[in-house]
Amino acid sequence: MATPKINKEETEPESLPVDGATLIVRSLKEQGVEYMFGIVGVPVFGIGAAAIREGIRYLGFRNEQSASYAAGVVGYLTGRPGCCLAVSGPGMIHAIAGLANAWANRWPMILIGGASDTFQNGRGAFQETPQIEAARPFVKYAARPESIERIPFFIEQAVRTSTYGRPGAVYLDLPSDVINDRVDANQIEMPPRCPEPPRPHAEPESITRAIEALKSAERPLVIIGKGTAYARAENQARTFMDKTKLPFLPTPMGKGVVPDDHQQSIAPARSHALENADVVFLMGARLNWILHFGLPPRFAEGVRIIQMDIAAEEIGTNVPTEVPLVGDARSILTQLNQALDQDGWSYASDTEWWRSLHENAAQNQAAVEAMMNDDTEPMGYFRVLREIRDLMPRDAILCCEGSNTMDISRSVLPNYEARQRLDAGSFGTMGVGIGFALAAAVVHPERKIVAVEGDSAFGFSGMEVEVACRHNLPITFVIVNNNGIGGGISAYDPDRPLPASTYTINARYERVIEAFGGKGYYVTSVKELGPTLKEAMEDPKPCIVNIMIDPRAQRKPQKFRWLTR
Ligand SMILES: Cc1ncc(C[n+]2csc(CCOP(=O)(O)OP(=O)(O)O)c2C)c(N)n1
Ligand SMILES: [Mg+2]
Repeated sequence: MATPKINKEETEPESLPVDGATLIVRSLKEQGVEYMFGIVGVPVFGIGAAAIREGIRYLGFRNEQSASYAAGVVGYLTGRPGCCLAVSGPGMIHAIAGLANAWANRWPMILIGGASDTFQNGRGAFQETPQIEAARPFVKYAARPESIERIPFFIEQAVRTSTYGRPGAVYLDLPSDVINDRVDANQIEMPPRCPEPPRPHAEPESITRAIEALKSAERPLVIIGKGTAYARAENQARTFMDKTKLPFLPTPMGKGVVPDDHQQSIAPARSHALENADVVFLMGARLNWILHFGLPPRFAEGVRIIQMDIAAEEIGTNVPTEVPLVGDARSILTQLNQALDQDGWSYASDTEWWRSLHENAAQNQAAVEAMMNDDTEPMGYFRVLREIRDLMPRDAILCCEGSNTMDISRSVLPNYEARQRLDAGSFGTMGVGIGFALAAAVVHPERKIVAVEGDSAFGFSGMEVEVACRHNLPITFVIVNNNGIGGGISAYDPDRPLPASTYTINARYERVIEAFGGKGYYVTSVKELGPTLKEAMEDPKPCIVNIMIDPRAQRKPQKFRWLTR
């Protein structure tokens, strides 16, 4: 008997079984998520494996805290969320640190938390935890796909929500039975990749009003924040500065949007500029603690504010806003630049304001210069940072954390490009630096990554240097070691209890990296400093340079106490 002829179109499509883990990863990839950092275990083993199989760059970390910080900074560096992968219960709880850091900085990231089987809910299942509730305060979106079929829907929604409007963290809770379920791939509807976020323009009338307000200022000031960096609006910001000839200063992570060596940068006169400006243009910067809330005594009474922000609800925070510019930084700066083309206005260079800014900047620079050239031993911060400054390639990405270490580095280590400085940020988080450096090294393998760490800051996540060694990421970790938090002691006194801020005296942190095949250097003198840093920065291996400084070394004397309003 002849076999009946089968019409191909009429056959059922071949069944392609796919498990939840694979579907999660394919959906993430479809949505442009390229990096995943985490720690595997039950029930997320399969997700880590699928990530590697399907071509997402996966780094296994040593603590979810660092992995979650790293995922957040991927969002800042790329504009697409990084993914943190955590097991149920304690793993997910550790990763909340990164959700909170991303929340405070307004960075997109996605946390995927494994969860216990849904059919065991309420029984006291292994690591059963109220994970969605725990994530909630720090995320724009938290959801739990109730079946394998709906995974792609939720992942598209999560990625879109994290990047659209004001960026932020999102959380997806994935129960073990959903991760391990299988389905025919042909039956799954994959939503298309969500497009890049819309870039709304400001109301045209506000553009005119903003320029009028700047024209009416006697002592104008532009403050460039990391919102402008996040929006990739550096070219537009540079054009705006060139057209207007206004004085500017950056917030810590707004550094580099316009290069620090630009002639209109008056960063060295920061306090003077803030105190005396009569009109401030907040270019993607918030009036939070970093900018002293915009209030006296740090700002002038009655200062007039032009505020550019993607989030309408940010307008008017702490100080009433005279001109709101709500929308995307790149769009709005383009609008402003076009209006300026027609108008032709720029701020005069011969004003009393410029004279006082230059004078104040020169005084401060002279004081800092003296400290940078001081060869006294044990060394101070400035001497060490000067050497790092001179050795860093112009496009190096700099991760910085610590108290004095970070604060002083802000004024001494220049940035020339947007998103080039990654620090403790709006949340003031210690322990971010190593995760940030690892993320930067995989996102930008072509660039040098330098992490400048206070010894305390380093200790929060020091074990993560193993990740750098395992993945051959040639990061230079520099530890500015003063034996403690803001400084420790130089000798133990048997008659006194150890101060709370003290850590081990002359701790040999550089040896940590040698356990994993990296290179460690210990520096105590000015003579060794330059050559050792140079060797370490050129080394193709990850290195730690542990530099001992005077435990009593301090910043330049400040006019205002820290956090003074
Ligand atoms: C997660 C977290 N815990 C604690 C703090 C409080 N804190 C602020 S700075 C700092 C460490 C400062 O010491 P170090 O990193 O050694 O820098 P130094 O000022 O000594 O140069 C600590 C613990 C914090 N900001 N974040
Ligand atoms: Mg210290």
